[in-house]
Amino acid sequence: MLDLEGGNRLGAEVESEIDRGVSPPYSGPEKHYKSRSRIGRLPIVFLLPRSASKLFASTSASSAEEESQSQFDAGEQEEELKMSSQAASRDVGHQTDISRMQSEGDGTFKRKPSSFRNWIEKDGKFEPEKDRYHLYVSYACPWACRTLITRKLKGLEKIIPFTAVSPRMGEHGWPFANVDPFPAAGVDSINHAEHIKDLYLKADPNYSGRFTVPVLWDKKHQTIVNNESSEIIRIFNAAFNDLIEDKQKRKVDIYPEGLRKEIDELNEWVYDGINNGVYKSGFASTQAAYEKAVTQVFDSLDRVEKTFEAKKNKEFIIGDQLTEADVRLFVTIVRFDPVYVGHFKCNFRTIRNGYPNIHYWLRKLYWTNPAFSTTTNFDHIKTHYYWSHPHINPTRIVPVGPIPNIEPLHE
Ligand SMILES: N[C@@H](CCC(=O)N[C@@H](CS)C(=O)NCC(=O)O)C(=O)O
Repeated sequence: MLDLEGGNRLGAEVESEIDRGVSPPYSGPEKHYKSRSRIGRLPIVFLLPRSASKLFASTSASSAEEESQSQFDAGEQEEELKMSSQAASRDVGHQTDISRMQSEGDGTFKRKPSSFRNWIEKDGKFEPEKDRYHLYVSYACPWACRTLITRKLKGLEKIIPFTAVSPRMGEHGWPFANVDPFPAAGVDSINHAEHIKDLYLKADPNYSGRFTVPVLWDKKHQTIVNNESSEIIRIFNAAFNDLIEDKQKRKVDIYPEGLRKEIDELNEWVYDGINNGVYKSGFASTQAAYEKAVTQVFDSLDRVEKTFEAKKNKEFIIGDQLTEADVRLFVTIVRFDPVYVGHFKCNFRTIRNGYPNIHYWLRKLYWTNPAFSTTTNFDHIKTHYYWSHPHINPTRIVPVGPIPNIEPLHE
């Protein structure tokens, strides 16, 4: 029997999240594996009747959400009609289908900037309030997982609920569980959307960018506050402090005044060479563009390894405390051996065999801090990449290894 568990400890967190009404039960790795192959035989997109999707939604609705559910019912049909007519009014297939995404003329991948860039602040249009904002994420997405980690580090679980999409991003983009009931994916009980694109088109019917996660949604103004993870984590770090009950978590500051310059400098090359670097390697469409990108990835990893080597405290990339630089680096490194080595062809070496300091730092964060382990779902991560990019992996076969997905700490 293969050990498919690979250190995935998502279950406890997700089950406690169900009580607060955000995600359906996580059924454990073995069940997961079986249900994936069963669901894998269904058509890519199938729509449950509205009554069935309501049933599904009601199993995951918290009392606050139930209240908004009943308010919603009154205008539901009108709202649905509006959403579907907006979505149907123009063809957004070139924006939703990643396999139709064009690279630059020389085969390089260029990431488009995010469009919704509002801030949450007192006396502003978007004020800090409990149960006003909703976070939409994918467990697969490294950018979205930055926001999940920060939400947990700051103790925002009761203030900002979240919904996770199915990892299988198809021709209509990211689907919710009523369209693709993948384990640990949720139904959108706020907007009753079928795909993430519906939220964007509700916020702006003329939206012409990509339909990405994370999305921070405002229930009051019925719009997207922000869809840029680097900004959402700064909002989470500071904007809700007065509402956070846990005194320790309220004090957590992952962007401290004294380290900002160092954090910003590191973020810049880590983003270009590692976070976005792996995508430049994987999405390159010429040999030359790929080789340039993959070399930059490993030059940057070498630089991170040397940074740790020179430090006394090897548990954090900057100083003696956890900062957003750790959060931003972690989400890429934890995906590296399970996905980027194979799927994105970043295969000069693995983290576990080539980078002892990075490997120690990764395992230390994962095995000792639940904000990192409970937001890492290897099933979503591996399924997403290997399934969602048929232009890279036409068979959609998801590799079983590496075994385990993350190694034990062994200090
Ligand atoms: N700059 C954005 C990037 C987010 C992003 O690219 N998310 C990917 C998932 S990993 C996505 O949703 N892609 C969908 C698409 O491009 O169609 C951020 O950091 O928030």
